[in-house]
Amino acid sequence: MPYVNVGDTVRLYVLNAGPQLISSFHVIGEIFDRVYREADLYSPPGKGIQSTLIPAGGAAIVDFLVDVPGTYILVDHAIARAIHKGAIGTIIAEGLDNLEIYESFATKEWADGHTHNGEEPEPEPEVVEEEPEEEESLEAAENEVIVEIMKGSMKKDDDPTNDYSPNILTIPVGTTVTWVNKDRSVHTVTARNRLFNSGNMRKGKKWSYTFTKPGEFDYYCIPHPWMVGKVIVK
Ligand SMILES: [Cu+2]
Repeated sequence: MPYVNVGDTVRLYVLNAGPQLISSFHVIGEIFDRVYREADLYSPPGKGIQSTLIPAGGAAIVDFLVDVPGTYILVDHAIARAIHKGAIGTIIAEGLDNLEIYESFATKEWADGHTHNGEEPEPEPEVVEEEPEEEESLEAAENEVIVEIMKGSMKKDDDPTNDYSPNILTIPVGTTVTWVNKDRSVHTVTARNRLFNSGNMRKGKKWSYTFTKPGEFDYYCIPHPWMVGKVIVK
């Protein structure tokens, strides 16, 4: 799985070995800035193309500039071939979010496990949203514990103690945990079992969840899956 950075121009050399079918080559999440059709490097490239046909036994060269981080999926847009037959690949782009270009609402749908077609789901009663403009008090109320999303969390590393702090938190039942994003990037607090999901938290934003049942709750950040934490409720 190749990794690239936001701001990189990616060039793909795509060969359709055939022998029978043409490919409707497409990268989900991108528009090709340049397409050298049939890998013809003598003629000027096509520009601004979503999908390009690659004949059986032919090739194409495509370029695109990566604007936002995410997982880009390479497919044959005759989509059953991608899903059922494996004509699929991924490129992971890392870097700063650019919310003017793209903001994922999919992450916000996880909290109740339903799809809302991009609309905000009804907030759960135990979730307390706070305005980021509010004075940045890190003083915890009674029955409340603060977890900091640390500055630099978005940087990929193998040390989870650089991300959520404290990284492993043990609390009694009934405690409210408030996460505060101290990083400049957007992060989420997302339970592995999908019990809770903060949605995108911009810098300075707080998000709280009250743990009403004992158990161990592993969570992570959707845009930065190396960011992991755990809440142990006793
Ligand atoms: Cu993150």
